Amino acid sequence: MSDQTTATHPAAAVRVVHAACPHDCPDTCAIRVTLEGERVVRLQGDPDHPTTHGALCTKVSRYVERVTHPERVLQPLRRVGAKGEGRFEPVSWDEALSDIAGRLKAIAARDPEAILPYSYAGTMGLVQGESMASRFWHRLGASRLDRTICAAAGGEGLLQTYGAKMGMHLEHFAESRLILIWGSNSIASNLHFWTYAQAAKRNGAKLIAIDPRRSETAEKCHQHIALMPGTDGALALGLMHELIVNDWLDHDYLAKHVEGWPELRERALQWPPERAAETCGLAADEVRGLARDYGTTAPAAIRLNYGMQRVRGGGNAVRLIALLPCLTGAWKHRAGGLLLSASGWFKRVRNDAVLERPDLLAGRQPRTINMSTIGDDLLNPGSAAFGPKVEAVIVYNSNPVAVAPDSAKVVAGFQREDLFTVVLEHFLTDTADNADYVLPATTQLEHWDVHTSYGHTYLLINEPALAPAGEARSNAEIFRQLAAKMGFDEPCFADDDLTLARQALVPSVDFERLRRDGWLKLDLPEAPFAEGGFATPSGRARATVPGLPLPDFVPNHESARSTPELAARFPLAMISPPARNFLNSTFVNVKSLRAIEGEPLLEMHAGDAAARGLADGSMVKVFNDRGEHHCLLKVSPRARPGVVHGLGVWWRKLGRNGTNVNQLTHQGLTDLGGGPSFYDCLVEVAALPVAA
Ligand SMILES: Nc1nc2c(c(=O)[nH]1)N[C@H]1C(S)=C(S)[C@@H](COP(=O)(O)OP(=O)(O)OC[C@H]3O[C@@H](n4cnc5c(=O)[nH]c(N)nc54)[C@H](O)[C@@H]3O)O[C@H]1N2
Ligand SMILES: Nc1nc2c(c(=O)[nH]1)N[C@H]1C(S)=C(S)[C@@H](COP(=O)(O)OP(=O)(O)OC[C@H]3O[C@@H](n4cnc5c(=O)[nH]c(N)nc54)[C@H](O)[C@@H]3O)O[C@H]1N2
Ligand code: SF4
Ligand SMILES: [Mo]
Repeated sequence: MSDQTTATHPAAAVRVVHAACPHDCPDTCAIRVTLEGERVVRLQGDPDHPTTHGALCTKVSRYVERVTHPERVLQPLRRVGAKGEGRFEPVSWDEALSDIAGRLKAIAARDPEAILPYSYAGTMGLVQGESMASRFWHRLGASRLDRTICAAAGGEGLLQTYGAKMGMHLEHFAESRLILIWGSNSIASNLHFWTYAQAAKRNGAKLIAIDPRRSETAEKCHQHIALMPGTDGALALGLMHELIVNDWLDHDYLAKHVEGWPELRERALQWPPERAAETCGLAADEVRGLARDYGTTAPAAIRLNYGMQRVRGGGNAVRLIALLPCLTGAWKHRAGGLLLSASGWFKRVRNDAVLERPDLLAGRQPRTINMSTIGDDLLNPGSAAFGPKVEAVIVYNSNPVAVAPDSAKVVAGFQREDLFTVVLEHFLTDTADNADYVLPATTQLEHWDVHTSYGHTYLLINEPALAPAGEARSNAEIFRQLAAKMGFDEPCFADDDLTLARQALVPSVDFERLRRDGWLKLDLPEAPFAEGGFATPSGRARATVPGLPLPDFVPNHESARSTPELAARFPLAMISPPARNFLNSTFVNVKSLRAIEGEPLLEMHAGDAAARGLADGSMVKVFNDRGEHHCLLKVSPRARPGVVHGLGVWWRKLGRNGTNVNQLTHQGLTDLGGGPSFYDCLVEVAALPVAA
């Protein structure tokens, strides 16, 4: 397991194990775990890994506190109380798996599509993600899940424009002269990028944050452009207008490497700064100034993040923003261009078909269910268009009852008496509370994995440092044993976790070197699109895409512009970006981190609070037609007028009235990719009577 054994006393031999941070974070840090015997004495960022540079964030520095948490689920549990109550009795693995297999077989005999897997990125590992699990679902012929909950709109926008999820190297931001930090609270959610942005700043670069919220990051930039949520596409068009009329264009780059420029040019000319500013809730001079900075500084880089695409027009906005560096030719320099996601680079080293075995579908094409509408889907009685009613759902690496939009529906769905629910988890989350069976899963310190990244370009390994706690088993092991109980006898169901880790990567990857060093850098061009070479069929970036309309500003599902009657009743736009010390709903139960975050709160501008007679620190109800969430009001300069922030994602059961912000969000989807629109949500806020 270890490669750097320093023998001291035999009982307390010190070993160092290479690990990787499993969380859904663009930084994918390389971790060194130092063990004395079976005890972790140190967990640190790998100082040799260039982008981790020895530092982990506050959350994962406390990872051991999570692994050894007294509330960890360490035995299989069977429900004894009502759904949602969270009362369980321990059962043996054999009993749990036999019963689960029996239930699944009975449903599958009628229609395997009535069974739904539900998973996301609780771990980003290829092995404990969709390896054995995928094989299992493919063999069973279960419904497929469209994993849209985070990045679908922006991912699709990027794919349509560049042909792949590719962009600048993280390290090169240190050399940029201008960085637009767009829809990203980097200090909270992309800390290692911030290190490079700081280096650029020390070298004289200007940093500009584009974000409705004056985040920890925005307040440390030279400038903050606080636009209204969901108006980024209009801002991009306004910038293009200025780039055109001032001729801050790279005509050569446009001619050679961009498809559809004449059409886009014509559209952008309809967006003078005044129009863009009015749409975005900005001053026209802010748009002009930003365009001047972007058009006249080289190299100019954009760190775009997924925060800005959780609105109806998120896909179009990403298409437009991704074209900005093509207008100016910023791509010609390695420190110019854009980074939204780097995940596409890893296609060359991943072996998904071998790992996930879609061939086990044997020609069947089960329906696909969008995870972002799980509320409606669990409540659907079945129809010709939808297919069979969902009768069983198996959840792993996700906590949908807390994180999916429109909680009232999600909860009602998961509490259906006739739904059979199995949850693989570390803790009794809001979702696990609704399970018929909870199965104890291993943490990152207890299992094998390999990791790609969406924020950098290194492959990482995770070797187990500890034996599984209690009776915990890895996700892959649980699906392997469930497959055996189902009678799936194809040889691939016998592959162990280390074999899966090897199979996850193409044979040309030097797996032994990966184990020795902990990480491997992909061999990629320095300035990927300096001379075009986009991953589209023509090799050019696409302003026009066959079958899609020309990119445009798409207003929110809910806004004064698109739904004035609704906005009259619910005049505040609510966004619910991540809290710095949680990772989605993970870590909410780690006491030292929860102590920093305090309790669920809503940030509001002083003017909006005064207009409602609301005092800082008072209890409020945040509400709309979907529900009501009670929390603490924080009157804060982080909020602009008209926008409130409910930082997420808390566990519902820790909320004052047993809810979190997703009680208010809706299931409306994005323009591209079928993603959720978490930050496209109108609410009103009122005082709560003080409890007697
Ligand atoms: N600490 C921490 N880190 C995380 C996470 C976490 O929960 N906590 N989550 C992880 C996950 S799942 C992801 S997907 C990644 C990326 O996660 P992101 O969601 O990109 O996270 P943030 O960087 O916080 O970016 C959100 C920022 O976008 C802003 N924003 C909201 N609406 C708009 C808008 O309409 N336009 C613009 N321009 N900005 C808007 C918010 O105010 C916030 O500052 O981060 C990961 N890292
Ligand atoms: N209102 C609002 N809602 C949001 C967001 C927002 O910004 N605002 N952000 C959205 C985004 S970007 C995302 S990505 C989603 C994230 O939603 P999820 O993917 O559901 O992420 P988490 O809430 O972190 O839940 C992951 C769960 O997986 C479990 N887990 C971790 N590792 C393992 C493992 O190895 N095995 C098993 N079996 N379980 C494991 C953890 O204990 C945790 O409970 O939430 C979305 N929801
Ligand atoms: S959550 Fe992000 S910053 Fe923190 S250790 Fe993991 S990868 Fe690094
Ligand atoms: Mo995400």
